Amino acid sequence: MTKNEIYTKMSEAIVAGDRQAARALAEEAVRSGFDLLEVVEQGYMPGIQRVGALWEEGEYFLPELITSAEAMKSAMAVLNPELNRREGVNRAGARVIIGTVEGDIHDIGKNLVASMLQAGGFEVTDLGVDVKLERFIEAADAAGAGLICLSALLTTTMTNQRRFLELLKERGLRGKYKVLVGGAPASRKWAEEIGADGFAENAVAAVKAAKALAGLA
Ligand code: B12
Repeated sequence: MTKNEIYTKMSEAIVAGDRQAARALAEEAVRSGFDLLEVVEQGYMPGIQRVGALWEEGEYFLPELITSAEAMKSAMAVLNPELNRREGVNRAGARVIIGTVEGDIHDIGKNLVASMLQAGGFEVTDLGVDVKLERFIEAADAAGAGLICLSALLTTTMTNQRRFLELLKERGLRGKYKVLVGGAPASRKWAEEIGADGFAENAVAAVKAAKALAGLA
């Protein structure tokens, strides 16, 4: 099988919600010494994006979404430790806090960003979903993190990204933390409008943006 054929199979495994295939292909990629960031970007990510599109077209419903998300998780469970091991030498030690904002329980994209940040050498604290805005500040303070990443997938919850920046200002903490925002409804324009430090449209771009903000690029 060529690399591209394997990438296509990875994407198909996610779309089909086939946990075993997703995992086996990830193991094969590790064994064959593939560039694992490329594997995520060109193999698995197109699959989960396709799942999102199928949902929007009304082809997929909740059970399909969940099995696809599970397949994605089982592939990442193989890839993450290996990504960490390989990138470990270059670990910059920059600390990052990430979470999905209050009122929002979407975490597939946020988890991908967290995994890729970890693979990119960051020490990541993932606060999970539906995270109270105060909690981001407490966690950043406790971990000594300089970068806070906020995910939001709903137009109703992306406003919490704006509220978070207001909260930092109210507390006199705006200069202390860099804030990176993302999620399907967010955009560069939105990030500028709310005064965030950066935006990235996917997990690979998020690592680049985070590195630039942490002064590591
Ligand atoms: C999966 C899904 C769900 C799952 C979530 C499962 C889970 N564990 O995450 C379930 C079924 C639970 C769900 C629930 C709901 N959902 Co929903 N969901 C989706 C769906 C189909 C896919 C999202 C996804 O995972 N995409 C794949 C990932 C990889 O992409 P991503 O999340 O965009 O993340 C990438 C980038 O955005 C970026 N990124 C993400 N976060 C961050 C953070 C940072 C800092 C950075 C830099 C980058 C970044 O990088 C990621 C990787 O490349 C979308 C449709 C869509 N096409 O987006 C709707 C969608 C987001 N949901 C929607 C809605 C309305 C809901 C519900 C309100 C439905 C309901 N009526 O109950 C509830 C809300 C519950 C809540 N309070 O949060 C709407 C939102 C509409 C809107 N404009 O607000 C959408 C757009 C569907 C639609 N067209 O109607 N949903």
